[in-house]
Amino acid sequence: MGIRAIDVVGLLAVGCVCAAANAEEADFDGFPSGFLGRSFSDGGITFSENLWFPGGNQVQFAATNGTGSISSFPEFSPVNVMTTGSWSSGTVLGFTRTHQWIASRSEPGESAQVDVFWLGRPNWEGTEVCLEGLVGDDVVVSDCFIHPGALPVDIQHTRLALSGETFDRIRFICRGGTVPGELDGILAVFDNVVIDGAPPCRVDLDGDGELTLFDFLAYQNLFDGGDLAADFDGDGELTLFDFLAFQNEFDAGCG
Ligand SMILES: [Ca+2]
Ligand SMILES: [Ca+2]
Ligand SMILES: [Ca+2]
Repeated sequence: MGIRAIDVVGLLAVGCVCAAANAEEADFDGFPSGFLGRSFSDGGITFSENLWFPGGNQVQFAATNGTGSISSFPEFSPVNVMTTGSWSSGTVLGFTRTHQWIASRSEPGESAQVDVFWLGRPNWEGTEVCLEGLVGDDVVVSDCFIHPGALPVDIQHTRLALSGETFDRIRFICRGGTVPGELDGILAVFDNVVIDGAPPCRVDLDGDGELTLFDFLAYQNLFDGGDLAADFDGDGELTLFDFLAFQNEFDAGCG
């Protein structure tokens, strides 16, 4: 091994202090009950493209107090849920038809979840209910269930969750169904929309969430110890190119 890490470290600019990747969460609890517009933001997540029917006009989101209807669900974060078009001055929910909505944050996501509270009634039997991760208009990951129709308990809860792919935005969407006029939408309200960022970047070797000289020193120790954790270009050997790959990722930061 002809190269010493400390020699290369001397060539590198040190001092980027970058925030580690984090999660955005919208719980809708900071709003008074009321309409939120056709697009709104909460917890770093922006919501848009709220449709009751495919190809229909965009409608308003709303925040509404759900404590009189779903407080028995541990997944509910009081006091509000998000609805796709109705709100109440009281605490009892009115469930609104939902075909689609979109949500995104400023950075790409790696995982996401949405708590869906929906009504188990017969008209929606067979409707496919999905949370999808999108890149452009392409679905790269999804989590779906089929509405079972009438259930003995009216209000149901399902947590839809995505992981394993990088996406630009998420889409809640319903398709199909058996009753004309009720296709492509269910009666639902939503809570706790979470979009997680990329996993912690590997140049933050000491894991403190910042990029500092100590990460360079940790890299040097790995390299000098022959630890393949320093093999940043993945070719199975420790060479100058691994230093260059480390430097490039360090300069790019932990988004
Ligand atoms: Ca909430
Ligand atoms: Ca660090
Ligand atoms: Ca290598």
